[in-house]
Amino acid sequence: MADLAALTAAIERGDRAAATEVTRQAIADGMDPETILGAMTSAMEIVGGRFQAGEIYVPEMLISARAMKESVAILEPLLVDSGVRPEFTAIIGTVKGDLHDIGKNLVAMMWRGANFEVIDLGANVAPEVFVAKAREHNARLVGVSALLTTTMVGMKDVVDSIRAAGLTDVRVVVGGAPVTAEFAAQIGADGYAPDAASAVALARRVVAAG
Ligand code: B1M
Repeated sequence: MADLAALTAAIERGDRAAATEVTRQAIADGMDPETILGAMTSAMEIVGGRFQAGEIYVPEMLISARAMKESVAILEPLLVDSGVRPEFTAIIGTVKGDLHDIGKNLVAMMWRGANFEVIDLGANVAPEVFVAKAREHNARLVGVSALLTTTMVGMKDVVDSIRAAGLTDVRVVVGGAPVTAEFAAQIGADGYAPDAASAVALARRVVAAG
């Protein structure tokens, strides 16, 4: 059986070869994809703690993030159900000024798995781009992610821009480590999810609500 502690350790030290190898092994062993993903996200928690403690710097965080991304990419087909007609189109991106995209990518993956068509705008996305893409793709949902206390305030600009553009059918949901339900309500978003799994139920709920 693949050693998931070794997967966590490999991502923590940014060892892409080892991380992807253990991921492949875990899949081959038939391990639960969400358990495998949990071992990966634990690594990022450890990395964040070490950064905060001043033990590592941005380059180390970056190589861990790269190892995580490559490992997640291997896992993605198992988490995403290829399929039938999408329920609706969702736009997703990380707010302007913010380069963190791992959590956003997980939400996009879960949404695809839930059979939504997902247009992923990447990171550092300006409010006007969210508006233009929502209009272009006739989207019902816009998801905005933020990982920094300094950038999360920019989520309000996305909400305001969507409303100002008259996109009355579009619901805006937000998430990311520093974001809370209270903050989401305060900026006028339609909803907040604390993690990628609950972002699926949230998306369905806000779209169904009208
Ligand atoms: Co940055 N970083 N980082 N970083 N980084 C954090 C966020 C930090 C908490 C680290 C720390 O101090 N402990 C800190 C933020 C402090 C704060 O504002 N409160 C921080 C900082 C300070 C910075 C820089 C400013 C560092 C510097 O340059 N001095 C800089 C900013 C650059 C910028 O964005 N402009 C920076 C840079 C980077 C890297 C580029 C090196 C790299 C990102 C690489 C990448 O994403 N491609 C990086 C990383 C990797 C991290 C940590 C270590 C890991 C983030 C992560 O991927 N977590 C992070 C510390 C930490 O979080 N432990 C840290 C795993 C991911 C699965 O979780 O993104 O929370 P998360 O997503 C979750 C939920 O939040 C939720 O679902 C996801 C899965 O369940 N969710 C949503 C997310 N989006 C959602 C959207 C939804 C719903 C749910 O609906 C739409």
